[in-house]
Amino acid sequence: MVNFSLEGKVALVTGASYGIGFALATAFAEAGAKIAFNDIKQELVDKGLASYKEKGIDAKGYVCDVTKEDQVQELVANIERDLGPINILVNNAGIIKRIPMIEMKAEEFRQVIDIDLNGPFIVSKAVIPSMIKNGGGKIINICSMMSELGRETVSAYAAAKGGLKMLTRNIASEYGEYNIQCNGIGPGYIATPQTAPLRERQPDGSRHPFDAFIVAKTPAARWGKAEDLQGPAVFLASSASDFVNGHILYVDGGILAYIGKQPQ
Ligand code: NAP
Ligand code: GCO
Repeated sequence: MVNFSLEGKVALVTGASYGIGFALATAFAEAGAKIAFNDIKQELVDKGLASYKEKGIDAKGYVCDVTKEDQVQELVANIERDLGPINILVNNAGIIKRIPMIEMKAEEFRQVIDIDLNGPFIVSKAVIPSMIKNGGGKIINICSMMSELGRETVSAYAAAKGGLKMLTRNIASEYGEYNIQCNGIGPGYIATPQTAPLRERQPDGSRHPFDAFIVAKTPAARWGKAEDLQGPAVFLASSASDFVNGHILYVDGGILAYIGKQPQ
């Protein structure tokens, strides 16, 4: 029988106090996994813990910046102590800066690369040895439409998410023989705090032009919800996907398949 159960597994989802990470961790818990998450501030960890509790989930939350190797090593050691070795890692923590490239400071570019690309490298590096020791594991990197497409103002983010796609393929290539599957999820445009500025109402009450643009670009004719990513994530975290490796699963309502609306 196909097995989507995560019973007995320990999952770390980074940056999962709210947004996409929270939705994925919730789905993992419903499939039977024990949940650990981190965020950079204690108040966000506390907010996350309250949200998990509200859903009846006994998650463990930790303060940890994914760009700091010493903090990440400590995080992984604490999770092993509290819950056991990590079987499933989701590299979800991420930021975006929307600044035209020629106005962007090198420091701002570096910060996006640091969190969105170096972060997944650092956290993956910290969990892979115990995955090897324990006979395997699952790593899911949260990629983006910008792993494939560019647009104005998101040069650093696109560079990071394009890089994350290739880090995904490289982890699959390098550690596949140890029964480690590393895949990506490429969400389309999902309604979360990260994309709120693109959906804000205009002063005259009309829709943000970007909001209408995305709905027109998406065959599903709507923004995604974080919940739309839950099924694909459970699949990639479960033994149902044991021969799927180095793949990016785009969950985008069809954006990447579509050339766009023909002119009226
Ligand atoms: P979000 O609402 O902004 O949540 C991102 C989370 O990551 C926040 O909890 C944030 O904490 C945390 N974080 C940021 N920097 C961190 C660091 N250095 N260490 C640890 N945690 C950190 O974003 P989201 O929309 O849920 O996105 C989650 C992931 O999906 C990101 O990688 C994003 O790029 C990707 N994604 C989003 C969309 C979308 O349309 N929303 C589409 C494709 C991909 P703070 O609140 O403290 O910053
Ligand atoms: C943007 C958006 C996107 C999405 C997402 C798309 O400004 O274009 O924030 O980058 O967040 O990553 O998949």
